[in-house]
Amino acid sequence: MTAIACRSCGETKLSEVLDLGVMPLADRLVPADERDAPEPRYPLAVVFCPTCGLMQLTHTVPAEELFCQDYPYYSSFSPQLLEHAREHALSLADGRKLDSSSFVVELASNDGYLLRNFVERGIRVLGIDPAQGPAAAAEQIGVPTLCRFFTLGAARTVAEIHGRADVIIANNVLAHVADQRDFVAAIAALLKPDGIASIEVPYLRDLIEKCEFDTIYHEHFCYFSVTALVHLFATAGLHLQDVRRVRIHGGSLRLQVGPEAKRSAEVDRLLAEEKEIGEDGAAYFRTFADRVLRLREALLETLKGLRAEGRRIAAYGAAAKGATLINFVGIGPDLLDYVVDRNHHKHGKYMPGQQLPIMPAEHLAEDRPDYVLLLAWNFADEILAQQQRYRDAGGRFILPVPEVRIV
Ligand code: DWN
Repeated sequence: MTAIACRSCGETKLSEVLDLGVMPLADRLVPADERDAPEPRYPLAVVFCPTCGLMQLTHTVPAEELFCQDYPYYSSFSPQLLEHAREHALSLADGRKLDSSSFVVELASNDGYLLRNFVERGIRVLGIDPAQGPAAAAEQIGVPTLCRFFTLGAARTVAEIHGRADVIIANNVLAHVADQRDFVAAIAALLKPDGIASIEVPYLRDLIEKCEFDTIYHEHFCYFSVTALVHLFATAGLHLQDVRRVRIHGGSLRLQVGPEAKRSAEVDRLLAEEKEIGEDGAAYFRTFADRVLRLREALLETLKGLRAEGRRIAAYGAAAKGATLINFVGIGPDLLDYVVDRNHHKHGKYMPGQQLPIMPAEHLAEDRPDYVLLLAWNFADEILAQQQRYRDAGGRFILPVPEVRIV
């Protein structure tokens, strides 16, 4: 049992699921001149709430430490994500018949990668994101952005100044919020009575069933099942009106939430499936920790074996999940030479906890290591196609999740 109270329902008797130990912050890339300085490390463990079904971190790192200074994540470096976001925006614009009289707000709007699609259609938008770099990048492409955290107070201020929203979009942000009830109350406060929120979150079932343990890091306070989401939204008088599974980020849910009390058959179907597989109970998680430990051993054995044969290994994707993976498995300069990434904001820095330099993706074709560990496995199709030249020259990729395999 743990001492915290459930971030959604307040239950205090929570069951331990997995303890990854004391870890550095996944997106706190280390500047070259700070390599010898100690990095902040915090406990990284997840527990399960038997009352509402929410899986969540036991420890809370202050949001200001996670998301403000030099937050390195820019959504626009992934063509697949840009296409996914465009499809999401256009389906909302058409489905909700949005026009110049409409108002669309995006929470965690990053560099404007999604709202730009509404701006192109003359639809009034407002981005809200606390990370200074991405917020500034959004403004540069004509997406007005409030650089602040979204809270109930912020929602009331936005509603007073800009009016309430027809649509609120919140992709990959709900999991990043320590105070879940305040955040969903803020959504309710900003929505028009007939408005909807379109929210994407990684799906707990994909995480557990595909052993995606590396998507557990300090930015992700919560890990959602449909069961837990229904309970959470109810705390703010909101209803989960519809849901569908989408492939992005290793498997996610796209939710439609609103004040109107209606529910699609798909919501009921997924709720029934979760009950059938026992996802609403602690037993569902019992084998997960064992599978993670087995995956760690298999990956270490593969990398050590290749190094023993004199092979050179690099990695692709200075991803937050990559930081969890290399630090939990123990993958450092003795096994990997460097990490490459297309996001130039990350170049010249080092991966958290392991002193691995981050270099431009082009370095792979120039340096031609024998193997590349794909830390951004959620974009495997895109990256393997992009790196065909390296593969045609004999280079091989090691995919670590859901099981270790070489392609
Ligand atoms: O929740 C979050 C998810 C959605 O995105 C955020 N907290 C932070 C971030 O997590 P992540 O860093 O694990 O996400 P990605 O998008 O899987 O990271 C991919 C990394 O790979 C990025 O640094 C960009 C890079 N990349 C690349 O170098 N070449 C990505 C693609 C597609 C590429 O072709």
